[in-house]
Amino acid sequence: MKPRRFTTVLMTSAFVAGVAQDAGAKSPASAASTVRDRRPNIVFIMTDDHAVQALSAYGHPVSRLAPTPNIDRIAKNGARFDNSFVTNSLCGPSRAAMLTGKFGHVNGFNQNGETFDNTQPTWPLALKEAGYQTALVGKWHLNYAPVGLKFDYWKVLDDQGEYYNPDFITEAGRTRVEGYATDLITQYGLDWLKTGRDPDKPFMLMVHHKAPHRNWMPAPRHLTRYQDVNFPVPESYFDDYKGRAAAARQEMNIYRDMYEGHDLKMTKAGSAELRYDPWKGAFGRMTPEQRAEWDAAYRAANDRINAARLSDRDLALWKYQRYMQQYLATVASVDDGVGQILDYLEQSGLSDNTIVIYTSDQGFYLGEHGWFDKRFIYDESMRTPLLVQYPGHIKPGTKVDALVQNIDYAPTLLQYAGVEVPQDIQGRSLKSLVEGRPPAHWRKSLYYHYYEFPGFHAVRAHYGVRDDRYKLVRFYGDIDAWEFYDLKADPQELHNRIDDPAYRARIGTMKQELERLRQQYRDDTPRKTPASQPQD
Ligand code: SGN
Ligand code: CA
Repeated sequence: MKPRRFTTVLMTSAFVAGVAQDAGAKSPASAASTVRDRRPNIVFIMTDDHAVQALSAYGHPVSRLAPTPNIDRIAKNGARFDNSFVTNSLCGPSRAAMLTGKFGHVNGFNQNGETFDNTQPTWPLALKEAGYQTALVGKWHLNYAPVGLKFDYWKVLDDQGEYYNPDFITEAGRTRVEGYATDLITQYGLDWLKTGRDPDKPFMLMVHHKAPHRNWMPAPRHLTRYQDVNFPVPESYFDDYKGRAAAARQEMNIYRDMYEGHDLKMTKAGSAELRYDPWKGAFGRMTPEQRAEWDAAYRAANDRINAARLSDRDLALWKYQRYMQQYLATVASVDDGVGQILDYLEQSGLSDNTIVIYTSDQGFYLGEHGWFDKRFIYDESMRTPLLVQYPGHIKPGTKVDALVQNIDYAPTLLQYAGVEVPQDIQGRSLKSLVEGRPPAHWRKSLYYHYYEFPGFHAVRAHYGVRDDRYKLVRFYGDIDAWEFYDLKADPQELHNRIDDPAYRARIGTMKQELERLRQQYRDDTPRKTPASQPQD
């Protein structure tokens, strides 16, 4: 069945009555009219792989050493969601779920590299058809370009994008632009806000950063920002993966699987030449000046490590620090950019009538279990930041505990824009939750399904259920392994209790809940383990 388009409702008096809230003296929108569309503007800012541990509004010890004061402004001005999760912790599937409000098995996008069906209903297209001006700048990563969504303006990174001198794709083709990706994306967003749009229409701008995605290359101004900071090492850094068959088989270990040159920026002794760097493109595209500044910033620290003759364990700990220093330095540029956008909205008078959302396509491991990357249903990667401000509608400092998921973004934004939410959307609007009027019946559990195996980092396919205390998951493919966690007793998910008699009844209830969710969300994708494979 071809999915039907989102339909627009209430396009008349409710939204056009009265003087526009953003028609202040300094507003670029002020001159043309006094009576016009009052639907809220939307600025949707999404980063790639930004863990809540690295966003200081969430208060994690790591983030206290590398704060994000500008992103935190959104939480102060509005709401922080404390239990915000994704349906599948991977870039493309998360983006597709956000755009459609549907799980990957319904919207057709379950793994990176698949092609998103651009003709299906999405909330940006629905807003455009409802009269919004729409724009997208930055990472798209769902196929080449966001053509079917009919953005008034778009300028996207090519696939994953690069940090230095990235290629951007527009309707006119591909161009390499000198500069730093995060700063360029912020700039394109601001340019469009200032001069690119029709000021008499409500607008929706998506700012999609590459940062802090691998290979974590900071901007020149932040190269040494955290070089001397020692970040707290997670207790589970040297995890033995006991009782967790899939965790034991992954390939996303900081001390074993990171590339010393490409990822950790280690150089050969006495030289600026990188150690193992299988993808030369990231550094190869720097200008000689950029490269010279980079080399100068890393030389002393790299000389020290080359001279140190560390034990394997100390080298593993050093790699953690180097990883964190860089990851967090790429976040610093995002924070700068968010500050510029918020400043502009405030100074132009647009802020009062603009919803600002900050999120990421998923969480990330910052050394927990010894890992980088994501994919697993475990909390660090299933969780994703979600902050929302909307002055006058969301009280400053609001905290939302309810279980929410990235399929909820589409219905929320459709509702705020006054566009009817189609029946077949699988998420639920967060509007009343975030405005302090929790609905009588909210979901009690979340469904998750990760598919990409075999694939990068060797994380086995799995599906599971998480409620506010327990998590049940089944890994399948070349293994068949169930896991069960009591998140209250074991928040780090180190002790698989699947065979613990004390939890037998609870595991039974969770298995029923998992099947109920599979039916509710209509997930009948195959989940097979060949009979010949080990049943861990
Ligand atoms: C790249 C990364 C991987 C990462 C995937 C998916 N390698 O392939 O580490 O898991 O992207 O990330 S890299 O060195 O080429 O960056 S996602 O966010 O796009 O799903
Ligand atoms: Ca990602």
